[in-house]
Amino acid sequence: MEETWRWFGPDDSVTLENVKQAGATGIVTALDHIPTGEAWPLEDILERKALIESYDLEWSVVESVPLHNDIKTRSGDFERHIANYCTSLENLGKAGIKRVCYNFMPVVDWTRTNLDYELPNQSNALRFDMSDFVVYDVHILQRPGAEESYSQEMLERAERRFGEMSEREKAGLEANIIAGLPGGEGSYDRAGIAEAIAEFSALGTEGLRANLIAFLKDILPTAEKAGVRMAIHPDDPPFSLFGLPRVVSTADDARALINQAPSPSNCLTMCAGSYGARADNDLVAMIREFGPHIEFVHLRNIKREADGSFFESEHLDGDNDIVGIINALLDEEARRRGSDSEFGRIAMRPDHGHTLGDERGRADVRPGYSFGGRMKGLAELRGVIHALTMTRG
Ligand code: DNO
Repeated sequence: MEETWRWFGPDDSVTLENVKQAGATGIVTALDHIPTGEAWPLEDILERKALIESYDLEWSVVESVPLHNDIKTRSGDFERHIANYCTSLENLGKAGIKRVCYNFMPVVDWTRTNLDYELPNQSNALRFDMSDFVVYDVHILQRPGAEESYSQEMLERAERRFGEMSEREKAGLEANIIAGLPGGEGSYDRAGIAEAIAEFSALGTEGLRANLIAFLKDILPTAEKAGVRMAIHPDDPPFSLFGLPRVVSTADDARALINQAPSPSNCLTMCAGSYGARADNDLVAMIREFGPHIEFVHLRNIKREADGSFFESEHLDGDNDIVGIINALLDEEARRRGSDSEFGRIAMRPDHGHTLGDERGRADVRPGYSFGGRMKGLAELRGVIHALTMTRG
């Protein structure tokens, strides 16, 4: 497996030198200075690639080439945005960058309610708390009809919780949910998010899925020609937020998207933390079923609670069977060794990590993306990969 590391570009406080020290060989990054919906110029891609290569690292995966909301709703200026998207893929192909991660989440990219959830050992983790989310949706945002999305019991809990929260806590919760997390797309204010939700709410699940398939059919011929594989990231969390549809949350969703737009470039990102936040997703079975389409893996663990809440646990201690997941990925790599595919090795990155030691409370440390926490995760995962590889002979 290829060990990669998410790097947020030249402004990242975790430097390319640090990545070398952590021992990863591949970089996962994006051109965040290009506004969503515009084409990525070849020059900018080559400049970023040269910088990465000057550290003897490889730009392995683009995460992400984001999709403009107009593409997701298939309205407004979507045709121009799709044409720009194709130009970006052509330019990435020319630069020799072959894997692109993207997502099709409506309105909000990955979402957490708490960015410094304290663990018993005093490190900080990311958490999604269902009752806090309901507090935001029902009492702060006051989305019309929000109550219909939740059970009576959950509404009562949220009401109690809202009554106990200080103004500062409410503002913090709102910022965590709508201001955008590292690498996420879009940052909203309250009026902006209400408007975006209204835009998506008429679509329904099959409408959103149809827009995803239509987008794939528009771009896959270009991706194939450019030699680029499109690895869709699942919904995080993998269930409806703000009453909106989600179409990349389950094995059925992944199967539909692969079957409805057949192409070697139509691929998946196996994000263990996202798919794994649902107890009904069997990740090992999914890797066995979708193996040939998996080009990128986020290895992360979570502990789930009955109401849908979860927090990001130690990489090897949680509800995900990380050893089983890695084993299934190694089986897929072994299968690929029999073919002459240039995609023989699957790119993995340690996804998120706890904030440890003197990185705690530092403003330049991105939630989930501390150096120490990810390095610890990578070291543990590397140990598993190594041990399983050795026992296979
Ligand atoms: C969170 C990430 C997401 C993801 C994008 C993919 O840590 O996994 O930001 O990169 O949603 O498009």
